[in-house]
Amino acid sequence: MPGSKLYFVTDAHLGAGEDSHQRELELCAFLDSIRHDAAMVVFLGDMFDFWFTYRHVVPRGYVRLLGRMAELADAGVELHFFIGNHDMWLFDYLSSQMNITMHDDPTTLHFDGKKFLVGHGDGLGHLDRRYDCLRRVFRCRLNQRLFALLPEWMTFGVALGWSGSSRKGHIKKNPTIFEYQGDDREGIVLYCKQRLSQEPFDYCVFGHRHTPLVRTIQSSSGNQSTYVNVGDWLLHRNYAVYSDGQITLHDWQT
Ligand SMILES: [Mn+2]
Repeated sequence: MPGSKLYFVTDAHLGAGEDSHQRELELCAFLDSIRHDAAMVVFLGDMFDFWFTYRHVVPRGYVRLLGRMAELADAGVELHFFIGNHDMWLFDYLSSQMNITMHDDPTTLHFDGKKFLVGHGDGLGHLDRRYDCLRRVFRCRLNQRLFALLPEWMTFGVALGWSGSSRKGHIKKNPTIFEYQGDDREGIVLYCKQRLSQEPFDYCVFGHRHTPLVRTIQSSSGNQSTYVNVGDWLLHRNYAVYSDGQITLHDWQT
């Protein structure tokens, strides 16, 4: 029987780093621990450091996490998955295996009479034109078809190497990259404020930034909302839970 709570988890980047298997085990233990009281679980993206679903073949690994997700879905828990910038090529694999709703972009979710604006968080606020361009290239259907024609050793070799070196490069270039950059320099916050100026949301919940944060934000039209960044399951073991009219951030301990 599904419970009454709404859980958010994000950015596990499984496949990256030597502790990937340990992170997966801990994520599974966390999912087991919420199974009895979860009504809805939202995966906010970048759960995998790289993924490409070929027509008949998927990447090896992650069977424990995939199994736990399927178990939750089979138990009647409502599941949502927002693709991130690392696992944007999941396509319909998860939704073909279990009852889960996939999302490419931020969307509105309703729960317990509250309205949530939810998304992964990359490419928002138009602060980085170069990335906006890259995102369009990666999300173009024709480019995805061409990519699928390359042999797997080439695509996965290049992608996994690039993913790791791009992360290290970003941190080297800007050591404070995971710190809150200020209301006018956080793409997600700029995007949320713009959405808030058009319609009210009780909560704006995102991932991608790797640092857990709860903050009140206000649009130019005066609409207020609570912005929650769930943090990550890579450097931390963060999750957020909404229950009884309150959203709280936690660090899961084994
Ligand atoms: Mn991301």
